[in-house]
Amino acid sequence: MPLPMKSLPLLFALFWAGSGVAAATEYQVTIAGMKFSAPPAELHVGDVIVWRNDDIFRHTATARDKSFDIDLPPKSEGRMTIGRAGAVDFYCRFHPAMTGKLDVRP
Ligand SMILES: [Cu+2]
Repeated sequence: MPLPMKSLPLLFALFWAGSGVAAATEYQVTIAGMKFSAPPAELHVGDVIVWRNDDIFRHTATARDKSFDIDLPPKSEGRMTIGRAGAVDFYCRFHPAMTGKLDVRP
């Protein structure tokens, strides 16, 4: 008997709960035209963010609370694992008008 489509998310949830392993997800936040792309809405501790600078300028992804500071030369990437829950505002040290916010759940 085919399962109805709407039961699939439940099946996946049960699979992950049963495996005992949190599903760490990798996300990319891109800098282009002196702007950060919108970070993912659903972030959790253990997820990875790959910051990618597509500009020809050097940027940083720097947390206001100093929990991270990723240096991003032109056309480069920097990777970080999210270590704690909470809201963190970030900006670029060289261009303070470049800002964004991560909202991390446990
Ligand atoms: Cu910058």
